[in-house]
Amino acid sequence: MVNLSKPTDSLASAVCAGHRAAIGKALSLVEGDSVAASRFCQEITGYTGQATVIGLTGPAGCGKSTLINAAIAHLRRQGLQVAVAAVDPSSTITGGAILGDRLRMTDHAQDAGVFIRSLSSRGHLGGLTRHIHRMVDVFDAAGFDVVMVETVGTGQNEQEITQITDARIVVCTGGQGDDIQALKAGILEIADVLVVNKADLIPAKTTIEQLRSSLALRQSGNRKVPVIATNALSGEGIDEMLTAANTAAQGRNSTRADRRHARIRELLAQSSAELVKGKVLGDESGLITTLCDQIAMGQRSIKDCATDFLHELSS
Ligand SMILES: Nc1nc2c(ncn2[C@@H]2O[C@H](COP(=O)(O)OP(=O)(O)O)[C@@H](O)[C@H]2O)c(=O)[nH]1
Ligand SMILES: [Mg+2]
Repeated sequence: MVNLSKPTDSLASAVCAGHRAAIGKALSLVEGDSVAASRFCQEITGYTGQATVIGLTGPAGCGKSTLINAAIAHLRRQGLQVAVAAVDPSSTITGGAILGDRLRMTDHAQDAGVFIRSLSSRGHLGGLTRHIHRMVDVFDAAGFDVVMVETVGTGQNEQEITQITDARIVVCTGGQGDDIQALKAGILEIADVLVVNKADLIPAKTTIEQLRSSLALRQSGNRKVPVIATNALSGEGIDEMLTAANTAAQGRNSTRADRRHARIRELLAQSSAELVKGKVLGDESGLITTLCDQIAMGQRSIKDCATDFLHELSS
């Protein structure tokens, strides 16, 4: 979707022109739930859809932030601009330390090609912030080629990650039986690429074999998930990891705009459910008491009564 007219809003124009201060301001704006935030997102919608959005998820401490650091260095060497949204207050992404080692002549604090934002998950059940898809859009509109999203794999936010990203890298470390068990319980299913990190510390061979056989049992059709050993500190395997993620992103058969729509629908459903719950619990009209009595006496089903109540609300 290409919008040829310039955004009328000055913040949106500044973001689309890639101004750092504007990007920071916009990120704070869209984290909120205001009408201004929604309007702003509408303004930039026509400028999104170009970035490749890669999610990294896995247990705490497996090396996601370190892998992202290595990925930033790698992508910068290819001349690509990289933004990171880390939904982990303890994130160790620097965007500078590793880059600094490799590209000493550049002052990366000033590097307009890298933007890193750490977010607290603010208790949102999925482990992602509610509006992370909007933050991804801000980075996308600002012209970043690659947006990386770091999340701790909770086993609950898989669907959310799927809707936000073009490709998902699931990270674990070798030799941790429990970790692999945990991965099997849901996270494995969303992986486009599996990474066994810290291959320098723990030989990855056995884990890779276990994961491959576990995947073989689960995979349907032609979907083949590559399993890659990495050492995030030395950068070994990073090229392979990014290439595999890129291939997965290109192979997607739904656009991010479609997935964003599905995501908004889900948020709307959640929010509506919360509002109705509040109305039921706070009802003082006597209707709910009557309905509760009818259910308690076995005269009517809960679903029947809920339907009645919704009718009453909309009339
Ligand atoms: N030896 C080794 N250590 C690593 C590797 N990747 C990460 N680490 C270390 O593991 C610790 C946790 O890494 P971090 O990236 O913060 O993990 P996260 O919680 O998944 O983001 C840090 O001390 C890293 O330096 C690796 O490939 N090899
Ligand atoms: Mg981290």
